[in-house]
Amino acid sequence: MKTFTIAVIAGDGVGIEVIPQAKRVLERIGKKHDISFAFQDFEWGAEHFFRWGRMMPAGAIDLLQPCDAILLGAVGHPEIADHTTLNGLLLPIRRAFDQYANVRPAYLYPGVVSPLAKPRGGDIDFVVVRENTEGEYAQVGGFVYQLQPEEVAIQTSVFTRRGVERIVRFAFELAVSREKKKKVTSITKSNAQGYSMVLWDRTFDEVARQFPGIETESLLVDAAAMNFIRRPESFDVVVGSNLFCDILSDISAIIIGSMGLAASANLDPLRRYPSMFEPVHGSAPDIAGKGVVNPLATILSAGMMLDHLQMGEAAREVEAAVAAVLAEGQVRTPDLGGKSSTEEVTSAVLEKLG
Ligand code: GGG
Repeated sequence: MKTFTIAVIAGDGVGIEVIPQAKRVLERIGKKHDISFAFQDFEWGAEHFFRWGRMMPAGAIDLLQPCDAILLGAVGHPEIADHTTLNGLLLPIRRAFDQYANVRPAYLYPGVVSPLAKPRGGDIDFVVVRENTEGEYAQVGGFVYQLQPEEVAIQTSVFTRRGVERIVRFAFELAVSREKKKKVTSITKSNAQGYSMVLWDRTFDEVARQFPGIETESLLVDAAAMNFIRRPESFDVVVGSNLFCDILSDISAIIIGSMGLAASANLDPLRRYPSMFEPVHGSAPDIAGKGVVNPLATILSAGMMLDHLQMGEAAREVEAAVAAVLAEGQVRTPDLGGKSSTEEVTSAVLEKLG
């Protein structure tokens, strides 16, 4: 029997509803594959903030460090500023554990309707690889004359050659491992941002030369946004900065049918620290507590976690079970046009797992 310790942070809003569903699936797949999960639940997030004035305790990183992986629901609360929730929980974890690769697959499952007219199931199949520890999210800057009429805010992006090189290399290695197109698209805005993005372009070209079998493409982020809509089937692996790929991966989530299907992994590819798995969606206060949030993004993220834990067969079974439920089209939450509840969708996945 293989045992994994999983730190679980359900967080806020719908996070509290989707995480128990992912646990149900992990427990079922664990039984089938002789894997045991020791879940350690951490009740951090907005409620913790209301009580203690911070999103997670001072020693949070030390508590997470011994775990094999982290499963996260969502962070965000209408009564707390978004920069407080994000900088108080999600971003410090990504940085502390050097989870420099944020991997966000975009796959249009057969049976799911894209809001785009053309694509059918399987036509959209690419992965957004987002640099996850620096760039526009570096939190370097400050205020001058704060809250005065002459207030100035400075927010500096940080692009290091090491940071760019390692994420671009990760993208190429991912393209090598994928079955289909073998292509990496680099996203910048180097016509307007003549330092950081020029460093990115140069580094991309250098790394690309080491992967002669992989087709390459470089797009400005505005053109990429357009082409995600116009020709989504042309992409394989897309790599870009923290902010650009955060935005682009919302487009990729919606063209595969719903934000409720978009899974993600925050990886430390060197496996020095625990990696973290989370749905791309946030806390969705508009639907929280109604029992209708789509659990599949979190279940697919748990599948990515299994893959990272080198439980490949179990991971593939989870994805196949989700794909089967979507292909049948009977049990769906409202974001996919259905009337089923969160729990009913998970039960349908469990049924497929047998
Ligand atoms: N699933 C975690 C969550 O709540 N994400 C919402 C969010 O705002 N994420 C910001 C980011 O990924 O940069």
